[in-house]
Order: sequence, then structure tokens, then C-alpha cells
Amino acid sequence: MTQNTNPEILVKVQVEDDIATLTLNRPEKRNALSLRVVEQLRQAFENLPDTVRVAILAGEGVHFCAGLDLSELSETTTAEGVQHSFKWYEAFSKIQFGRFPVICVMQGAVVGGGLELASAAHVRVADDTTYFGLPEGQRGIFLGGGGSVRVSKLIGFSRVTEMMLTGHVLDAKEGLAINLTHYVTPQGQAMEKARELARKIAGNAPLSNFAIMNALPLIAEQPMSHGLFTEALMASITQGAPEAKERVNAFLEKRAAKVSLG
Ligand code: 1HE
Repeated sequence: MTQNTNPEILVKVQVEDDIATLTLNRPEKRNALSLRVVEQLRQAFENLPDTVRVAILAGEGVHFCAGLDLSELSETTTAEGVQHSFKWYEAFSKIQFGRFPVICVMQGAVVGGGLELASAAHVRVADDTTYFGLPEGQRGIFLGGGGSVRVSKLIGFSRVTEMMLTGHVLDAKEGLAINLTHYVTPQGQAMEKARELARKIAGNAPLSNFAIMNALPLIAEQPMSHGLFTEALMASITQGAPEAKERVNAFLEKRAAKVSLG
């Protein structure tokens, strides 16, 4: 098992060209999310340079994330518990509604708060060691990192209910079938796949990426008439940008790639 050689650095940040990689760096505790980890995650997303167009979120070691650091729970009062959740919400909102899309690379356990974290990302890539669980029922607690909303939006509240009540753990293929992950790679190849996807996303117009990540979740919550109006506004804002005109002309002049499989 990988050891963290500098226990102060709980989230490693690496920026290469326009792609940032943020890695939970607590493998000896299976990347359990203490408040310090959550705080470092928030700061890391906040402080990435303006040149970043895509981020990859990963976990060091054989598990992506074991969820909430249970050792922090025993001393928590009710009031502190609410603040605790709000700190997670703040950090995870930076991921979902930031300036750039986030791809989550998942291996091994993606459980409890780990699944709540993964569900804040825009694209999820698992490998065939990945499994998903919500053991809150077994631990006598509840979701508290936004999962009631985000995981329920991914797979529906009925499946969340069943996973929490029964402790049902899903493997990577089952996760793929119900939308917990978008891709499953052979073991150890999820990062490579994420980098390939990151390069594609970074090649899009930044304004389109911003609209996709920010407008779609809002439109999904709006009544149809509001959703269509928001969509029309977003469409005209993106279409009006000079970059869109250049990209469309590039296609019409046969300078841009066609849509194809593979
Ligand atoms: C932890 C945690 C943790 C590991 N908090 N310390 N999450 C859970 O209920 C999942 C609990 N964890 C596990 O079921 C297993 O650790 C794993 C399946 C993820 C990995 O198993 P394994 O055999 O590789 O590792 P391990 O030996 O169980 O754990 C290694 C160490 O990490 C060990 O500590 P050590 O001092 O004995 O070395 C574990 O105690 C420690 N560890 N997971 C604290 N989660 C905002 S609300 C969100 C609500 C939730 O997330 S509930 C779900 C909590």
C-alpha cells in the first residue's frame, strides 16, 4: 500500500499544460475524508491557475475513497454536524460549479462520502476493481455530503434507498449500468482514459464547457417552460461568441473533424 510521505499534503496538485490532477493523498486511511482533506480539496480547486481547462480528481492507492473519516464523528455535536455538512457542500460545489469540468478516476472502494464526492464530478471513469456502496445505514448515520441530492439525481432515490437500507455493494459493471460511472476500464487504466477524455474536453470552447456544467443541472430542476427559456438564452450566448463562429466555419470549410465512432 502506498504511504503518504508528507502527512501535511492531503491533496496533491499537479498542473500540466491546461490539465490539473488533484489526488487525495491519504492512502493509509483509504483516503477517508477528514475535514482537513475536505478543506484542502476546496482550497486546491479554488487556487488552480486560470490556464486550467479540465481537472482530474483521483485517489492515491488501491481505493478511491472510504468516505467520511469516521474517527472524527464521535466527538461531534448536532450543531457541529450541520456545519460539517456545509463545509463538504462548499467544497463539492466548487467541483460541480467551478470554471472547468472535472473527471473523477475511481478504483477500489467508492463508498459513502467517497461516492458523494465522485457524484460532484462531471465525468466518472472506473476500472474493474471499482465498487460502490452507501454503508451509512450500517454505521447508524445518514448521507451528509450532498449525496441525497447528487447520487439520487444520478440513479434515482429508490436505488439510493435500497443501497442504504441493505448495504448492497455494486461492482463496476453494475455501476455503469445505472449511471454511477460513465466508463469502466481494465484495472489500472482509468487514469489513462481520464487523460484522453481530459484532452478532448480541453479542446472544446471553454464557454460551451461552462454552459454544459452550469446550465444543465439548473435546467433539469426548472419547469419545462423555464428550462426551454434558459436553454434558448444559453444557446444564443454561446453561438454569439467569436470562437463559436470560427469553429462552425472550420467545419463548413472542411477544416474540422467530423463526428465519428471511436
Ligand atoms: C478509516 C475509514 C473511514 C478506512 N474512516 N478510518 N465509510 C465506511 O463505512 C467505509 C469504512 N472502510 C472500509 O469499509 C474499508 O476500510 C475499505 C473497504 C474502504 C478498505 O478496506 P481495507 O481492508 O483496504 O483497509 P482497512 O484495513 O479497513 O483500513 C485501513 C485503515 O484505514 C484502518 O486504520 P488503521 O489505523 O487500522 O490502519 C481503517 O480504520 C482506516 N479507515 N476507512 C476512518 N471511513 C458526510 S457523510 C458521509 C457518510 C459516510 O461516508 S458513511 C461511510 C463511511
